[in-house]
Amino acid sequence: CQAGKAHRLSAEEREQLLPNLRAVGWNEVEGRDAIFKEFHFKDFNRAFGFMTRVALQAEKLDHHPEWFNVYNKVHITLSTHECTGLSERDINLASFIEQVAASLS
Ligand code: H2B
Repeated sequence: CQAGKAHRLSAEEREQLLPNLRAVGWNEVEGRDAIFKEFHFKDFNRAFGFMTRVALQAEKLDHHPEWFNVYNKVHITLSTHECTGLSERDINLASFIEQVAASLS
């Protein structure tokens, strides 16, 4: 991949990394090399607090989620545009997102 020089995940990296993400609720998107998870919070305040923390980190990493929020639900898709697929950046952001979610529940 070009620009920020992300690396598309190799088959070996996928075998190693994706089962760990699957175990905490991330699934591969059909027809696209991306991962997806739905988060549910107690209320909008928690959901938006979560999004705020993720947004600040995303900006710092220059790697941003595709996401949808309604009330207490946040749907997140991660992919690396310059790779048209998954890179280590998606794995890193997913693991940060997991830490934030754990700290809020
Ligand atoms: N976010 C995501 N999820 N994937 C990218 O490839 C990406 C991004 N690229 N945020 C960044 C911004 C790029 O467009 C800028 C120019 O660095």
